[in-house]
Amino acid sequence: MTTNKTVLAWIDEMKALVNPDNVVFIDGSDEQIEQLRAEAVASGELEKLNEELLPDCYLHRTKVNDVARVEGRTFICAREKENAGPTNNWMDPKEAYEMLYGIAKNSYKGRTMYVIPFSMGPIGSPLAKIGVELTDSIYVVLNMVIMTRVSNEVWTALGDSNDWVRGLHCRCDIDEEKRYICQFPEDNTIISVNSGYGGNVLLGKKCFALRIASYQGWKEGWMAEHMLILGIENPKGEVKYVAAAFPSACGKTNLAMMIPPKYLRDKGYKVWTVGDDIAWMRIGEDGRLWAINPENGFFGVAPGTNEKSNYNALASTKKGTIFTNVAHNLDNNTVWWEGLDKNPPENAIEWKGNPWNGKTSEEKGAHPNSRFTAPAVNCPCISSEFESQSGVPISAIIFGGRRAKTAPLVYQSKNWENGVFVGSAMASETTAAASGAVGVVRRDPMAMLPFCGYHMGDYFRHWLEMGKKLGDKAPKIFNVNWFRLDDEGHFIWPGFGDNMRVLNWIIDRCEGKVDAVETPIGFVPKAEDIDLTDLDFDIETLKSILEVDKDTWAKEAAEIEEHYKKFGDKLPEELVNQLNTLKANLK
Ligand code: OXD
Ligand code: MN
Repeated sequence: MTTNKTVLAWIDEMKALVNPDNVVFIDGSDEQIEQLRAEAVASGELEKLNEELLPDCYLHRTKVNDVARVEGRTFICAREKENAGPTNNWMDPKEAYEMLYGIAKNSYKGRTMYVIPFSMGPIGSPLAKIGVELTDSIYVVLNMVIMTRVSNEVWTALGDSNDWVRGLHCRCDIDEEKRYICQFPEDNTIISVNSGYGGNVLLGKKCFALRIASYQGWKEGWMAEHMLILGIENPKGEVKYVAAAFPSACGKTNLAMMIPPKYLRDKGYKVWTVGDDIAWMRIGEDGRLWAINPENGFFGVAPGTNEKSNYNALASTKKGTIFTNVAHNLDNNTVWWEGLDKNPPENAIEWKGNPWNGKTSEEKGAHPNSRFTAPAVNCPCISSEFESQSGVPISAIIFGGRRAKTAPLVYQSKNWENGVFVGSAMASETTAAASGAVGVVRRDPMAMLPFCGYHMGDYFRHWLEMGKKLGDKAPKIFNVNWFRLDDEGHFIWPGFGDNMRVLNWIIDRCEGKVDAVETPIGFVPKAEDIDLTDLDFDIETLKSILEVDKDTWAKEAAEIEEHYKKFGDKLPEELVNQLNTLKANLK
């Protein structure tokens, strides 16, 4: 427990508001967790799965109206509308508190208030931050215990400080008309009502570690980014770290846990996972950029995860995992989802809770956004630096998206400022692209569109300022595109583990070991510098996906100009200059 006056006063205030029957402080101990699991099983909130095949694993179903993050009902409640910027929904904080307190009032009646002290990042790390979440859901408690560091040590690390984030979650009636996910960056506060779905209620994740933390990073001179972090070990045993941002559905978790192809494994290359979703980065005493993964687990999309697509993610789900909205295989009391294997269960319950025969039913067994909440320690390739207090030094930042034609397999930006331009123009095409038609382009700067807690023009400015501080110690910035399509709509590049061949080029560039070809958009590899050994892929095809077509890029530049208009006066002039230089280079 704690004697921190700011914490105790806030808990009292919230208690008076939501009016719980009792209050339980979570300490994360095994006894307490076991007791809460048993309670949740007794109430039907969780189902216990096969203890031999999936030890300490549980299944949960959300309400059918509550299966994903709700961007339309997510608000940044800054005092000035201008400070939320053109890409966020905004609500006046006074009005928001009044409305939310109205909804929350007495909503814990007949329920228990759980007080969860949690650390984002290793407890006590100078890069970590502390939060307290109040919830009336055991499911939330058990997920938070996996996804963050929860223990009494968090209170000790906090001491008397007022530097902590307040998170209030109220399930209420899961009424979608009254569902709100509100961030108050100026107050370090999050209020989430009428949802029980992960991304809306595990307040450490998107709400704190990205929306609130991006604002804190801006004010305090560090960065909170929607990035995976991975370590690449070479045959000499040297490990270099990269951070990478991709919009959803571009395989972030797969890249974070990839297995290099056999040829490179035999040579001694290895990949180590530090994080799959979020990176907090600060300039270290040595002037380099150091990163931690603030999370302690993976909240991954289940469908499509299998031994081949992501062996390490699947292995991570084999113990101590909570599955949400997947199918329940009644024959052996395990779980199943589309893409797990080619053998769907016949005797099962689908994600909505109805009997389901996977062999004959037209319906899906698992919701497309069904999830596993798995402890990071389960991951076979978890980095030895995962618990490091100082984090890992970042050599390269990689942006990417799903583009059928435009972007080459990989290119390096000309410098940091040019890299910020590349990130600010990041885009992905809707999966219509997969069937051959060029899909609809959605611009998603740095993959932060739904997660930036302040004006994106200020966010770009902050990136530029960080680059100035980092100077020649700044990570090099790259862009990748695994998703180029041929004229029949097939992916050209094999992807998955073979992406390691591209990562090796990126590391070689960071170390000045390899030349490149300068193009109007940046530096592209010479085809012979991407190692294709043991891969059935000819160099002419590789050349075709390294090409930068001037006409396509002239169209792209025009679209970026359109995209930039939304940021108004806050768009940094440096980025306008970058765009103008690109246009001139394409002439
Ligand atoms: C996620 C997301 O769940 O980005 O990580 O939507
Ligand atoms: Mn994410």
